[in-house]
Amino acid sequence: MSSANRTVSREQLVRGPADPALGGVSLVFPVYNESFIIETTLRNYIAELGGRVQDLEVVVAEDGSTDDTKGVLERLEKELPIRLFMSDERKGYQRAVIDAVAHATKPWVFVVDSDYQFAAIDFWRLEPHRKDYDIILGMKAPRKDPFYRVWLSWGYNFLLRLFFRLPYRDMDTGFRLIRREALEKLTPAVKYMSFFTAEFVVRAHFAGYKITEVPVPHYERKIGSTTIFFISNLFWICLTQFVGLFRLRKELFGRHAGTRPGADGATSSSNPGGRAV
Ligand SMILES: Nc1nc2c(ncn2[C@@H]2O[C@H](COP(=O)(O)OP(=O)(O)O)[C@@H](O)[C@H]2O)c(=O)[nH]1
Ligand SMILES: [Mg+2]
Repeated sequence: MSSANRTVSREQLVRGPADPALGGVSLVFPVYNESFIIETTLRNYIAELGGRVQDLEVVVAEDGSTDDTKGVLERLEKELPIRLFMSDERKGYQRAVIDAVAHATKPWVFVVDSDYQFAAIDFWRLEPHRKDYDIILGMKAPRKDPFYRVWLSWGYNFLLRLFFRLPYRDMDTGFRLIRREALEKLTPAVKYMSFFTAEFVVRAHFAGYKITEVPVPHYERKIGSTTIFFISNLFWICLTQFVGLFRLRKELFGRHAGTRPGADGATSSSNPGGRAV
């Protein structure tokens, strides 16, 4: 795990080409009420990755938007190389991501929030780590969100580290590159915590997948606001996450009674990223 360095590297980014031997990439966007920014996001990511990632597919998974997002996506579908999936009912972030990654067909899945709080070019900070890791998390460095989000996220990650004895700093990032095989294996089990990534990372760690964190710049939302973390929802979100932490811990430590993370024949806590064999 390489999260010792928590600042964004100033080294000149090498913008591809991605190593074709490591396989193609499915770029997956969950989208809800992003009519003002989704066109910018899609155009920027496709311009940056298209041509530099030899085998690229772009999956756009929208559900339940009440603004013009559906109309914008239908127009873009005629012009851009995207696979568009839309449905009427809002699924919520966890379900939306689970359903979206099920559409991915390439060996690697790059799941990115669609509000452009992460820049397309920073894919190249994650990509070189594919040869050594199964899960590469873009660690927000620093997080550019309202202060209460920064505190909540810090507390949440602190509890995750404490409950599960993990070394990671940003387990709820919206910028992550994941081996599809790990998603296929673990995603069906994700159910306790509302935002997918943290629970997925905990499960992946226990299953022995190799995980690393790479600092990436994070940007304020240019337009619109969070679609999830409204002040009026915070109490319920915190309660749900807290109960989820206990349930996940009970499930994992119950199964691993008397052992340490990854000790199911895969890895020990002295080698927290060790891969199951
Ligand atoms: N498909 C889908 N996407 C969602 C849903 N809720 C949030 N999103 C998307 O998930 C991403 C993260 O949401 P955002 O509001 O930016 O969360 P924040 O950055 O944590 O405040 C954005 O790209 C949203 O458009 C949902 O119910 N369904
Ligand atoms: Mg956001």
